[in-house]
Amino acid sequence: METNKNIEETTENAGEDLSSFASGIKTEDVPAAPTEGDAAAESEVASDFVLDDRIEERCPGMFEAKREDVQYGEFTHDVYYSETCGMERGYSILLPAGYSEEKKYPVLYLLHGIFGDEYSFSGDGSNKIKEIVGNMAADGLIEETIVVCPNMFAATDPAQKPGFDSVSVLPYDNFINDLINDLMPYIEGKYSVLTGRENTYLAGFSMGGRETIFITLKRPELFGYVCAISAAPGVVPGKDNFMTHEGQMQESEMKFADGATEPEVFIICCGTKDSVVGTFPKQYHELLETNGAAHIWYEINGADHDNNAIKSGLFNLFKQIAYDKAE
Ligand code: FER
Repeated sequence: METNKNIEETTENAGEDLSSFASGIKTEDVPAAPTEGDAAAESEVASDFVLDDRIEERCPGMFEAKREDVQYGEFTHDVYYSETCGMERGYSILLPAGYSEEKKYPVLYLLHGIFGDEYSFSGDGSNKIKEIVGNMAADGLIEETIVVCPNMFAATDPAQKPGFDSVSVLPYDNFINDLINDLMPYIEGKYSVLTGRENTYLAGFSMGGRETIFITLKRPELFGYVCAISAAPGVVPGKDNFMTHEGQMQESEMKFADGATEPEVFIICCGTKDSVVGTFPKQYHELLETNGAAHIWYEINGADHDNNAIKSGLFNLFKQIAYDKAE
């Protein structure tokens, strides 16, 4: 899967491996070598990390590496009943090691890409989610945090399948209802979680990034800290190699409602070599800027539609959370 053209061909061949859409193109299981003079290069030295509000293009090695002295959480899987979909649906959940009902934890809802499901992130160790969350908590930068990975394809017909056409993507746009009316109340009832926007985070990759933007603009009062990584087209009308997008909203509507509570942090990011969504994330940034919606935009030099972008987005989201809460 190297080019858009190849991807287009794969979608016509049911049974082909579509997993790189769901959770990013796999990356080497070693931290990316920083280029000379790169700010990230200096932060590779473990003791050097400084908590400021600057974006670091690459997740520093000290946060993605497994450490001997840190206990990491493990993903487990369970189901909830979705009124929105009229059926039971699965989710994966990463509880911190030593999770206890005596404590309360903030929650990150993390949304996968197209053709994915609740196993897309939990099944790919090279996204380093467990390590990034565990290390940053172990270093006292963030609170121990629960990560919930839902199935974002919120279809009401169990036989419906995702695809690159306007009907087949509708269940993804319906996820806002499942998340807010079914999954979040379920998670808040079942686990020992801190509630409220300060303690509720939203992030997503690609199709999950698109829905992250949509949900954030529609319900900004619910999520204090947000990151849309390599967001897929379709928030606004447009056309790419895969399909024509009607748009979830018009360009002029890509903003927060007047007087709305806005997220403390709203990151939009993408790799400069993204072979799947190209410059659509940059277009979102430009529209948000034009329309006066505050956000942070950055590009990950050299990253494709891959785990380097995912690790970067998650690290920077948590770094911004750490900085904000330390203030
Ligand atoms: C599209 C291009 C990319 C699109 C979705 C994607 C629905 C999603 C890619 C991914 O999730 O990896 O035109 O339309």
